[in-house]
Amino acid sequence: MSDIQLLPQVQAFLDRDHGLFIDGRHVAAHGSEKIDVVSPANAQVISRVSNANSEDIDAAVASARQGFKTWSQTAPAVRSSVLHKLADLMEQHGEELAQIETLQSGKIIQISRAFEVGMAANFLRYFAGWATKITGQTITPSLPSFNGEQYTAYTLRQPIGVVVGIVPWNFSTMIAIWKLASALTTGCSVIIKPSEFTPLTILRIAELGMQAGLPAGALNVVTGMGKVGQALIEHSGTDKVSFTGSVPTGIAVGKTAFGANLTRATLELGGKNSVGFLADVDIDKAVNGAIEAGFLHSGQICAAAERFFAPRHRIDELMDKLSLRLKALKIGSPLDESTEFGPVTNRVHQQKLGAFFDKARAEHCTIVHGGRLIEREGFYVEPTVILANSVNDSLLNEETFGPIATFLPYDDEEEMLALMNNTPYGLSASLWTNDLGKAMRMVPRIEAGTVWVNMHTLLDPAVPFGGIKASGIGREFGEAFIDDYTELKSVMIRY
Ligand code: TXE
Repeated sequence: MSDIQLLPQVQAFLDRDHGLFIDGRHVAAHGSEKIDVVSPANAQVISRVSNANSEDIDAAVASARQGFKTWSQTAPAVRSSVLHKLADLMEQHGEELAQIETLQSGKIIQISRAFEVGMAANFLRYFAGWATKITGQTITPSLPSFNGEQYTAYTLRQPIGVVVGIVPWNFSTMIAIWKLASALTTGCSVIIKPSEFTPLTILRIAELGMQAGLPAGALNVVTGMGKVGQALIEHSGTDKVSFTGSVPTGIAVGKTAFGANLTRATLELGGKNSVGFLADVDIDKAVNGAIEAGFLHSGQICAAAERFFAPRHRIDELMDKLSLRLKALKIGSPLDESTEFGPVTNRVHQQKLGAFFDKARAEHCTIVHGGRLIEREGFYVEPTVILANSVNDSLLNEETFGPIATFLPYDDEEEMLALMNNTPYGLSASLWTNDLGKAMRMVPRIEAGTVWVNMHTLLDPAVPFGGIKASGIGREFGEAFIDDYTELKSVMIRY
């Protein structure tokens, strides 16, 4: 097989002189600084975007404040139908968006089509449905009245204002959609700051947003380095930040937000997610589980698993069968439809993964499979299976965010639970067993925001998602996100 043919509109989009998306249109940035967008498949520069400066940030915030005035007064049913229209437009332009996404992120084209377009449109429609269902409560006040007067009270859920959505590079379209859809459905306006590595697709989606009927200023996109994100949070005209990314940056974002007059913050951070294979697990299902949990999109998923605990008497068979499966994966160009395993998203990340392989060797872990960078153009690493010596080994404690599954054997299931919880992080975890009763008793004892049984990594818009411990604050999806994008106002009336 070979690379698919790029659509002419994709090449035309890459060739544009990209500015920022402010006030409902593309505008040139005030400064002249540019950022190269590099293809992970061949290390070539494919496009350039602007690095916004303080004048651009002021302009984006002014636009979003104006957009908030209009959009927050737009009827919920209209908000809902505009977001539905945007989902339809994303699907109509699906191949174009998928190709841009694959070019900038190295994600294999099948994943771009299925997740960055298809799944993102599904999430958008789910959020669109909430616009018409946001309610408060009526409350009968509790205290006795003094002179026979009566009281009644009710609550209102009101949009928080201007939301800054800071997006990482791993799922740059879908995560941007989560943020803009949460903001827009609740009546907030939004400024998206994409990752400097993957800023392109959202610039195109902003245009589709206008076509769908968003008023000017409701959705803005400001490209730039991390400092641009920081300046947006610090700006007195923004009210909330919704951040997805690494733990250290997330903690910095939280500090900045709290220091900026208690700007509200939702932090969805990474971690070091565990898989527990119970003694009775079917080995073939466990191998499929390890692939699903650790290797989808080269492990560059915040909920992906990196720590695998397996019963001592079954671990060799499990790792051997997993290695065979990984050996058979077709590694290649992400634009080739037959490719199963593509590059990682940027050179810095590839080098970071190389350093993890060195660390594993220095700590005398056994490299069961892989463990090297791949010598070819672009940013490729081998899918890797490692056997650690102890729970203290670096590969069982530091987030690699790559296609590296590190295993440790256990002797009894109480020990397995303790090992799974032995981490400062708590985003996700999974248990794999035929004994559902046993799993159900273990679920409440696992320290993670999401626990899966016989599955891993699948996110559904109806199911809340977010971390405990050092993996974040707040929840996306379900009904839970509404609390994070609205303020609760209490109204009390005497009569
Ligand atoms: O992520 P960051 P980076 C991990 C992964 C990766 C490492 C670094 O291990 O190798 O993080 O990747 C913006 N104030 N994950 O640097 O720093 C930044 O511009 C406000 C895990 O890409 O978390 C980008 O838009 N914003 C992860 C976004 O924050 C700031 C997903 C994320 O950047 C900022 C991605 C600041 N001070 C990487 N500094 C996950 N678990 O989901 C940076 N940014």
